[in-house]
Amino acid sequence: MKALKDRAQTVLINNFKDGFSIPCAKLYPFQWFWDSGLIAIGFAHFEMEKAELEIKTLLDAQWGNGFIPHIIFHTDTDTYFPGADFHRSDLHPESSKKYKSTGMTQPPVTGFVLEEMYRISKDKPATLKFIKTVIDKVYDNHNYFFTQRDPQKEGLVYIYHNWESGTDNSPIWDDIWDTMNPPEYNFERRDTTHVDAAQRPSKREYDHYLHIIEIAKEHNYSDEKIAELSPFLVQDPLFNAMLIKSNQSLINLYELLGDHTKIEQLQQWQNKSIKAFNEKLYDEELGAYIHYDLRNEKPLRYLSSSSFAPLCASIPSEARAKKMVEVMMEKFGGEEQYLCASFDPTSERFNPKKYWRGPVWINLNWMLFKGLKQYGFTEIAERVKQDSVDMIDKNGFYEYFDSRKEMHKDGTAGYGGNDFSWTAALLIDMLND
Ligand code: 2M8
Repeated sequence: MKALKDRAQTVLINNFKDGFSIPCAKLYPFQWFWDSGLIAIGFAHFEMEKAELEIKTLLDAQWGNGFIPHIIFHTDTDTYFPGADFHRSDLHPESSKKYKSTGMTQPPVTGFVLEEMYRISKDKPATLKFIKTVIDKVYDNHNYFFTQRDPQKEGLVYIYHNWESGTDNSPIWDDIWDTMNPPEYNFERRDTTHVDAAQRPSKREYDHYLHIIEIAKEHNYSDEKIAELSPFLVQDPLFNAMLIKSNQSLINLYELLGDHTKIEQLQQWQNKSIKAFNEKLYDEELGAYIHYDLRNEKPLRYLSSSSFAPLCASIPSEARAKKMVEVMMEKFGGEEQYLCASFDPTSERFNPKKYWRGPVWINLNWMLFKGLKQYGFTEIAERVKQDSVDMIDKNGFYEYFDSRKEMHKDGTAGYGGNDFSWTAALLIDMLND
């Protein structure tokens, strides 16, 4: 295991330059929001300074309204599409003047990342000192979400693009694509020059992705207009669980700092969100959490790894957690499968090779590992960890892995980008657990 951990550290070191990390070479040449946060957890184990820099750089790109963009274009490379010129963050009046970025966000992990850094730190006073310099920015980000992304004041925030979800081409979005008919755009994909096209979204799917951005751009990325007009408007259980988990971490960290000025507000958001989450996003029949299509006012009744992520934010009751774990083991946890496929392996839409349509992702496994342990499912948590180690050991530090064990015989069951930062970072964290 020592050798694997050393290799993981090398991956992280090689992907870090000028104050931030790229998710991996070639395919993703910029800084991504939730990647950055999860990467900081890995660095915290062996180079706290880099973990701090990662977060500092990310928050440096925050907009005046508290928004944190999903990609920060630190360099001018045209090896990624769509780049800064397409996204045009400058259209928004409060966007960063210093960095070009996208006009969309990603799962808000920063709050709990700071708490993880504190947990891991061997010099807690120094880490707390760092946290003090950035925590208000994370609070501003939560304030943005709760005040700008929840038009019906429900306690649940929306995402307006599949790229905001992080689970980019989950089969769940197929239902939304069915409600749209975007133009056929002319553009040159870059991802498929780096990675086998069979593992990436289709051209037609990209048309949908671009179309939503065009609508947002027409309105200068106004949150109000997006809420009114975006064909994609979803309450996502993974995204909201990340916000709730981070929100709890902010409460804990402000307590530690002895700063009580914002705790009451955070607690109010927290109580309301957890209640709404349990009332609206839990599907009794499926026995897990699901997405809600706010634009078309209907639940999207599919199981995915996001369905179980609320465990890591302590959202379900003990009884619900038990049911969820039963469902997960029955549908995703058979002997022939690695935990945890990103989409329901019993569904017709399951594809264990393609991006977010079925393969195992280590970031989701890390969340499940944490959540299962919190609820006392120690053995299953261990299996998630062991499965993760096994897949990485057999194939390398890939972006995602085939969930079928039979595919792992010759080391070619890792897909997407290689030497992938969060795969390395979260493996380090699980191995040190
Ligand atoms: C993937 O998404 C990007 C767009 O954001 C892409 O496919 O080009 C997703 O897996 C996302 O969750 C991740 O943050 C990003 C970088 O790792 O790659």
